[in-house]
Amino acid sequence: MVYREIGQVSSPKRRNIRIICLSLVLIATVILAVTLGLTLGTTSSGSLKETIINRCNTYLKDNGATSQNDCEKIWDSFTQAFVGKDTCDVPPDAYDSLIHSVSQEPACNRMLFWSKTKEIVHAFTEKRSCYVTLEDTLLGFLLDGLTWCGKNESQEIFTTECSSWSDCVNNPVRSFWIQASAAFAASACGDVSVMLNGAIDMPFNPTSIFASVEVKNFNSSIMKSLTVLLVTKEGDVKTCESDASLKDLQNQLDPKLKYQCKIVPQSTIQTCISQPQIACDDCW
Ligand code: N1C
Repeated sequence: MVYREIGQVSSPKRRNIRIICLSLVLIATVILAVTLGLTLGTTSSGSLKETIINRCNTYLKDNGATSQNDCEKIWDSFTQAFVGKDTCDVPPDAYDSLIHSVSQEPACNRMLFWSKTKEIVHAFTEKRSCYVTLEDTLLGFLLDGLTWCGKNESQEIFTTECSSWSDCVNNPVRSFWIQASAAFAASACGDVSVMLNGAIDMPFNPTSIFASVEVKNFNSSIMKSLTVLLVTKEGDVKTCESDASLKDLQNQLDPKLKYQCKIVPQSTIQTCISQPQIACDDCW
């Protein structure tokens, strides 16, 4: 009874308190949602910048920093290639200024190209410095495995919902690899190797970046030879001589370049990956 009376007396006050509390919760929720929305909107570019700058610093620390490489400048040149542009409207030459902003001496006689063998090639070069792929250079290291794009008339950077490799010709990621690969191939000097996949129909596939970009950019005045390392698994029947696509490769090479091809069992590469005491020259 007493309880009811007190309740009755104070009920308008309680209602006011409840309304105030509810309003406060509502305001807090709105503030939280707006803050979260803003944060999420910028995380993609925030974390992409962080990833790339971190990779840049790590690379320079591990590989001997050259004063010519400035990670912030590299980031700026990278963003100007695609920010403000539609995700299908970034041509390869948009990356020219990025490529010029990175300075690195070519690793003559150690350059290794690849096609459809990405995993095993990198498992190998990660353990061995006798070969260098594009992803082992600063430029390739910064962007390997990443996705990025911009949007027409926007300063935002996206890392999701970007057009993919095959969606459109001029997508930002594809264009980057085309231009970086062209520059890497144009700088190839001395004896050069390429690891091709002997377990597929066309190890030298005309639509690959290796065939459509890199081979076309080799410069026979600084390059001496190309050695194909045809990676085979047990039971594969392909040989250097029998494969028609390798004939095409030979025909496309400048005759001034020496060409050779070796079968390399995948198990041999695995052994070289796990046993660093085996000299690189003895791996194939
Ligand atoms: O089309 P590919 O191979 O022949 O391209 C490989 C060739 C290498 O020699 C590299 O120098 O082109 C260069 N290159 C990269 O360095 C690279 N890193 C990551 C090409 N593509 C690269 N990627 C991704 O691998 C790219 O996003 C695309 O999806 C694949 C291409 O691999 P592929 O067809 O096996």
